[in-house]
Amino acid sequence: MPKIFVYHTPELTPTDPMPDCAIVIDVLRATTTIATALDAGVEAVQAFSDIDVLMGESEKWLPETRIRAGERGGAKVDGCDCGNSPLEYTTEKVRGRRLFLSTTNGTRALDRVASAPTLITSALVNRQATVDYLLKHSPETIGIVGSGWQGSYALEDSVCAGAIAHGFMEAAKLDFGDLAGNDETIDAIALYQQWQDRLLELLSIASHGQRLLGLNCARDLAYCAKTDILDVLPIQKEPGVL
Ligand code: 3SL
Repeated sequence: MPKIFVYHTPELTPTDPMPDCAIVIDVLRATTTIATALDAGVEAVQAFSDIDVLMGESEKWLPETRIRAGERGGAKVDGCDCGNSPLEYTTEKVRGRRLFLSTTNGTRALDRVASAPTLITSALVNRQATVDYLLKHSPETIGIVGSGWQGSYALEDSVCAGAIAHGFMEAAKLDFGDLAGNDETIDAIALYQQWQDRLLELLSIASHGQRLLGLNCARDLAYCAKTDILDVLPIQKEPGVL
C-alpha cells in the first residue's frame, strides 16, 4: 500500500532512507515555472542552487541553445536572460533550448532529494499529471517536499501537497489511515479540502504570495493558482536535470 509523507521544508525532509518517489513542490514559483518551460518545449531543465556554478556550466552551451534563469528574493538575477516568472517561458522564446535555472528555495529542495530513485517536480498546474504518474507506478513510499521559504513553512506548497494526496486518495479509493505516512499529509489534505475552490485567494494571503504581489506579480499568482492545466511531468533524468 503506497504511503504519502509530506515534509514542509527541505530541511525537515529525511534523506536516509530516501522515499521511492520524491516530489518537489514550489508552487510560487519554481516548479510552476519548470512545468511551464517543459510544456513550452525546453530541451531540459538543469537546476542549480549556486548561481555562479550555473553561469560556469551554461558557458559550455552556445548562447542560442540556452536560457539562463536566476531568481533571488523574487527578483531576476543580473546577467540572466529570465527570472522565475512562468509567464516568461513562451514557446517562441524557449523551444529547443536548455533552461539553466537557479532559484532561492526550489532548487535547494531539488538538491535535497536528488538521489531519490525517482524525483519529479509538481505544482498545481500539473497536479493531475502527478497523480496519474503515482497511480500508474504505485511507488511504495512517496515523499512530498515543500520548498518553503528560507527554511520555513509555505502555505502554497502545503495546499499543493494536499491536492496531490487528495487526488491520489480519491482515485485509488483509499482512506486517510491507508494513505497518510505522517500527520502533515492529513493536515495538507484538510487544507486543500477547505480551500480547493479559492486557491487564488489562499495564494494571495500566503506570505510569499504577499511578497510577490508587492513585486507586481499578480498575474503570476493567478497563473500559479490554476489547477491541472498542463499535462507534463518533470522527471529527473540525471542528477539536477529534468
Ligand atoms: O524560492 C524559489 O525557489 C522561488 O520560486 C521564489 S520566487 O517565487 O521566484 O520569488
